[in-house]
Amino acid sequence: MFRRHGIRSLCFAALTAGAVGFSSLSSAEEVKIGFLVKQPEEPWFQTEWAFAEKAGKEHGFTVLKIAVPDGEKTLAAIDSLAANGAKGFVICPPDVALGPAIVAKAKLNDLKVMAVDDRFVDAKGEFMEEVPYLGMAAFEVGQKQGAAMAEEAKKRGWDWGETYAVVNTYNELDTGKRRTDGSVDALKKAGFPEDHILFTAQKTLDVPGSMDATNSALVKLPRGAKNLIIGGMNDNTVLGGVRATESAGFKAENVIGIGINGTDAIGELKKPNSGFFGSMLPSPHIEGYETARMMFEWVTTGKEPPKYTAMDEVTLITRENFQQELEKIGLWN
Ligand code: FCA
Repeated sequence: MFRRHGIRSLCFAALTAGAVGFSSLSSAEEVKIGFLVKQPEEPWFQTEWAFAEKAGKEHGFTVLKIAVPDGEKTLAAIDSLAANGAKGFVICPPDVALGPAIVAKAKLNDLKVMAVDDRFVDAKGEFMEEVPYLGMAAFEVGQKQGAAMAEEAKKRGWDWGETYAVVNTYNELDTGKRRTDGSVDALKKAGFPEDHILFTAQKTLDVPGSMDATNSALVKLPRGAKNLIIGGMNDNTVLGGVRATESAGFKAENVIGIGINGTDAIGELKKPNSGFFGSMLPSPHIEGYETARMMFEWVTTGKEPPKYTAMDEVTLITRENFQQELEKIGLWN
């Protein structure tokens, strides 16, 4: 009797100890990191989130996804991350000038911070090189975009004399300025006449913003403008531009718009035809996965991510190959 009772209590004790041991172990091991993005409506950022979560599943950490469309929400999100037990976060800020405020808030809450896509700048407008950053090799990617535009124009047999380029710019953002500078550089190298390039500044970084910008450039075109190249720092900035050319009466065969991101152009490329010819697809899946993994490693082992990682691989996706290319990297659904 005693023995039986003893054995039962022992078993119970062992089970309880096991359960307690297990639960304390799992809670001690649960690492949370934040992933904050400025424009959650862009499939680009949704892709980064999805792959950050994939990294979390594979490496055993939780990703807290938060939309931070403005400065106030950004600072509040950092407090709430800390309150929820996160140890660090990856962020694409709504405004790069928030860099010093983000870093101060992170320090106050004892959180590690890494920037993705848009690099923090300090009060003087200089990069905050002390904050680890992973992003696009913007000028080079822009050059590839410009070269692809020129190549397609040549394929169509366009005469430069009656071809104009409208470049939607967003120079407030370094990665934006470098991309459009790069594409203009490549256009010029391909022989495109400099005085046929119209720059037009976007007030906002979205489709309506680029539509307005392109509209205000189109009215300045001379009568002889038959063909148009539409540029901009990402898919939305080119999509809006292409929409403006349609309302102004330009046909798809007279317009070549090539974006950057790829992810945000899928719906457009599914349409049989439009002036939106294609997009330069970098690696949002790797960016999301790697930044989350690096942050996890940083908070668990102390290994800080490199201060600067540039992603320069891009593939031109068009109606011909977009499904294939997106399938290859698991972005087709
Ligand atoms: C910036 C743009 C995004 C994407 C990213 C890589 O944050 O706003 O659309 O191009 O860089």
